[in-house]
Amino acid sequence: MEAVLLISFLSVAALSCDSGPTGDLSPWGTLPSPNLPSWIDSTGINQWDTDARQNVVPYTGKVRKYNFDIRREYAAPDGVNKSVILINDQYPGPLIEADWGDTITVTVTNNIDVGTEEGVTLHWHGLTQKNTPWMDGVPGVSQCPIVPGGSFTYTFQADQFGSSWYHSHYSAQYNDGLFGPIVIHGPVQSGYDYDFDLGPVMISEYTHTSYYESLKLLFDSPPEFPNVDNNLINGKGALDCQSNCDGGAGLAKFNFTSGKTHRLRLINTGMTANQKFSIDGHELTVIANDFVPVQPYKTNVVTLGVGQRTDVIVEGTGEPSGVYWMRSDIDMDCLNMTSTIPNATAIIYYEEADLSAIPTTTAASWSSNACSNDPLESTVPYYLQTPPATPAITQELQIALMPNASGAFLMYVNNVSTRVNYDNSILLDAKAAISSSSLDPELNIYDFGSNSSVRMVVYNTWGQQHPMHLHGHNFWVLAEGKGTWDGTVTNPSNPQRRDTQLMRPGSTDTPSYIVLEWEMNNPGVWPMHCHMSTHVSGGLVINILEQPSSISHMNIPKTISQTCKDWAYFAGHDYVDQIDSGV
Ligand SMILES: *[C@@H]1O[C@H](CO)[C@@H](O)[C@H](O)[C@H]1NC(C)=O
Ligand SMILES: *[C@@H]1O[C@H](CO)[C@@H](O)[C@H](O)[C@H]1NC(C)=O
Ligand SMILES: *[C@@H]1O[C@H](CO)[C@@H](O)[C@H](O)[C@H]1NC(C)=O
Ligand SMILES: *[C@@H]1O[C@H](CO)[C@@H](O)[C@H](O)[C@H]1NC(C)=O
Ligand SMILES: *[C@@H]1O[C@H](CO)[C@@H](O)[C@H](O)[C@H]1NC(C)=O
Ligand SMILES: *[C@@H]1O[C@H](CO)[C@@H](O)[C@H](O)[C@H]1NC(C)=O
Ligand SMILES: CC(=O)N[C@H]1CO[C@H](CO)[C@@H](O)[C@@H]1O
Ligand SMILES: [Cu+2]
Repeated sequence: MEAVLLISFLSVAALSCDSGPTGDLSPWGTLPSPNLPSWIDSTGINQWDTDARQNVVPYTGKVRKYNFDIRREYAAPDGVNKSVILINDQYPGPLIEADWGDTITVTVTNNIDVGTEEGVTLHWHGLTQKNTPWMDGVPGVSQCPIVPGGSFTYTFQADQFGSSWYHSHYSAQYNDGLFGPIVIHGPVQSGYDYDFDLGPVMISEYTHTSYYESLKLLFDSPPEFPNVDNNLINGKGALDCQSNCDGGAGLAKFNFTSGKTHRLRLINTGMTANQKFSIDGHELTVIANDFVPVQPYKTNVVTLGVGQRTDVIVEGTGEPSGVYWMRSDIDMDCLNMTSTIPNATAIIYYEEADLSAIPTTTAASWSSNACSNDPLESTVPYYLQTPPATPAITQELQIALMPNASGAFLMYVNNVSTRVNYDNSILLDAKAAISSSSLDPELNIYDFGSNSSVRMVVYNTWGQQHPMHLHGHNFWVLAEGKGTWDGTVTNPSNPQRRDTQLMRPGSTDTPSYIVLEWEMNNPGVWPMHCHMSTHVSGGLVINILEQPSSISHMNIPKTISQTCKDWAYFAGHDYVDQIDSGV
């Protein structure tokens, strides 16, 4: 508390190590570090099939309610005063916590001020929204933006379990702070129970430039790139804390206990960077990638593309007085931007540690691994699911970077750089049985009708990786690599499954590829996009229309069409500057 009180008397320049003057910090990454329970309501455990295959979701009837008040404020998460977006006065936003099968309801009020008015939507990353595709939170796709001063209530089931996050899907708005963690308690692989759940570890590279200014730079001709000023853990960082930080006031801190096991829920909540997470002197046991438990494996370093999560168990092998660095390094070979502080640090204190000590421990080494995730051979889902031998349809996609007519470099999928329309929702058009072929080609809709499964063979000719993310599903990752896919599937009886997977950089001569497949058993409109906010803003997104004939029979709540009426009215009176794809 002392450091926080001091701040109001000092100028920003003198504060390089201290935390924000306004707004509360997230409790995650502070001491004593809060721990999470295994379940919120343990009486429900017996309802769950602990040998769950993740395709039979329990229904608990329990409702977890949240109210989010969203505002712009000045704060200094790393010591530099900046306009950020806070939820309930927190940076990053509060934890959403539920048991598997619960219902989550979140009432979101957009109090972003007059003068800097912006729409808002919130997306619940990785939840499949089965039977509630209108709650997916994508403007122009599942709803229209929540107008300034307006409220909207999201209600959906916690139909997956594990670790995730929610974030704005309006432009690149989440880069200004509009995101927070999600934890859904569920079964754990037998033999992998742990003593302490240390909760979310959100990792985000951080720019002192706002998302809007960053996009303006990127769409300049020629493009300019914002500098990545810092790399934060749970929204905490400092400008120069390695040597004289008075205990590291600005850094996140975690408790470890000697001889006990700790679960950490790693989440890449950043803009574009691949993160390399490690803890000096400690091995990490991976138990889940995204919402999919895996056959546990050990590693020293976890790679996280934007949007990805990895749950790890860490044994407290240190002495009771131990003090260790937790690190997350931006992989600069995969960044294409400059960075002042690419390497995030946080401090782990064992139970008898001197809380003013600064660690002197040494980092594990890592390699770029061609900007890809761990090899598909080593990431095997714990609950077996075998893809259909032959998918109902196969679709090829080509990703490219090209200048548009006014010289802005945009991202194209099969020659279309997507741009959504905030005044409308593709889902409402599908409900009205409007044929997708009569809609604006810039919406880049892939109408797969009632096909039961699809295989996407994606090629990338641009020299950067893409963490490819699909809404509404966990996909199988059949293959990834460089060149032309030869049809070989890795682990064909039980391939890697998750909702976000890195595809490596490519070139026009030697493209990179990724092959994804999923069952189309979830009627809705599901964006598939690169999760790097610069790329999705540049148009790297397609909208997949799944079972439109079922959508036309759905009862979509009136509150959805109301968001569009309200937005149309707002946009008719105020100037709306849609600088990018919109999502
Ligand atoms: C942060 O910057 C804003 C805008 O310039 C200013 O109004 C505010 O007083 C600053 N806050 C601090 C703590 O310096
Ligand atoms: C980003 O990529 C472009 C095109 O390959 C290259 O010209 C530029 O130097 C790169 N910038 C950085 C900071 O890596
Ligand atoms: C960040 O960490 C990487 C890997 O350990 C190292 O190569 C690099 O020099 C570090 N960068 C800075 C600015 O400390
Ligand atoms: C090119 O893209 C930029 C950024 O989205 C946009 O501002 C501009 O209007 C586009 N130019 C044309 C001719 O469409
Ligand atoms: C994209 O446009 C180019 C040039 O017009 C054409 O050669 C290519 O076949 C198109 N690609 C796709 C996937 O439609
Ligand atoms: C399957 O998808 C293809 C390609 O979009 C489409 O032409 C076909 O009509 C679909 N089949 C069914 C049964 O909906
Ligand atoms: C479980 C554990 O080690 N808890 C410690 C966390 O850190 C605080 C200091 O802030 C200690 O008092 C706790 O013992
Ligand atoms: Cu990308």
